[in-house]
Amino acid sequence: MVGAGQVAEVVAAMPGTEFLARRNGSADILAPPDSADGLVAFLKDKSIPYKVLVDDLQEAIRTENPLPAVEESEVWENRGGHRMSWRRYHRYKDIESYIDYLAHTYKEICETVIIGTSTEGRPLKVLKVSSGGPKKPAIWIDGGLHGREWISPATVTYILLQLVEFREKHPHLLENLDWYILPVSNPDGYEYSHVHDRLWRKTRSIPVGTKKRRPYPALGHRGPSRPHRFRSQCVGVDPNRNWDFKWMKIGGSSNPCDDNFAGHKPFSEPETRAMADFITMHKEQIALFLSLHSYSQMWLLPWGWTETEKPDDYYDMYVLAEKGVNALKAVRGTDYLLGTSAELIYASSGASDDWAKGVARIKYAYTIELPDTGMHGFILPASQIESTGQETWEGVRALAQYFAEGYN
Ligand code: 0X9
Ligand code: ZN
Repeated sequence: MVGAGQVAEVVAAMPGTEFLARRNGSADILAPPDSADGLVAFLKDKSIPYKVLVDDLQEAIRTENPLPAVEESEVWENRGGHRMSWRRYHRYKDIESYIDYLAHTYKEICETVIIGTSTEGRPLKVLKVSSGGPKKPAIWIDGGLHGREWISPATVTYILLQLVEFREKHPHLLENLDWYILPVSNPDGYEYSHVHDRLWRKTRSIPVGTKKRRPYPALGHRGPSRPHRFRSQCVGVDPNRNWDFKWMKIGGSSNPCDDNFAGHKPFSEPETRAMADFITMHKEQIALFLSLHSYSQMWLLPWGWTETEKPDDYYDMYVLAEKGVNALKAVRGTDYLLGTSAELIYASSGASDDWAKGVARIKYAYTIELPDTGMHGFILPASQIESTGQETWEGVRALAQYFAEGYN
């Protein structure tokens, strides 16, 4: 960890490093192996206090998601329709199958709604959980907007498990509420982070303009030209800089090669477009919007786009979020910080929570940054899925309780 003010200096001196600076005066720096010694020497030389959180990221990635023991996988195979275990991070097809499994198994309350298709053609599957009857307040929960944040889809599916399969524990949450739950909102990025690059954040769209450009010269006879066409182009858009509210005002990049590339226009991505269209269709009904990300252990409130303003009803939002944070902490003592994105991390516009609040006018719109605080960062060992799921479910349940009781 270093003082945030010194990050720019460190990064400029160390090519290949990446960083995440926070408002609390700390920053996480990721350095390639051949810069690690230089980085440590540099920090010592400048008397910048630091702590090594992950010594070897490649090794952490290798051990993060162990394959199941054979006996265990047989149990899952025999469970009649899905392979979700919450003991390891699953590929998109397993998560999709779990959504469909719930829809088949609990027909009277669950329905799969395909709200759109990703760039690479994957269906964006929302599970609608509703016991029918007259219109009720609804809760929207999405996960996996950033590919590498694996704990997010794992936690959202854990929420589905509790909500649907253990529904007898909290019947009023289904009697008095409807739920729209999208466990993986950026499936292309999620799959890419499983197969090619564990730290992939963005979508997988091809930059605009690229298609019209000539392919590499004289490739025609050497096989399919399509993959070559885009060889030197940077792929993907940060889906949390792409929403049409204060787009590109702050914290987004216009360079397609950056991790925070905001897209060539708002809602350039089929994923964000589909989510926004669906939410808009149900905006009168949706009382609570939750987007699950990682990492930092923060319950973030709008606005993210400005450091100087807060929503008029910020206090209401804060008081409700406090219920969530307290209920979550009661499970095993996990501390969450509570505040606006701009004050706790950094200002950034074009994010989904600000859009939900500012455009769809959903009063309670939050981003939850799941564990941890940097010890493992994005590479949270799979052994922590269940405990993270349990505590997050308690936090979400506390808010749901409030809406189920009719805002008492
Ligand atoms: O930067 C983001 O998109 C989110 N953090 S993450 O590390 N998961 O990428 C935070 C978004 C917070 N909301 C706004 N800035 N409005
Ligand atoms: Zn994120």
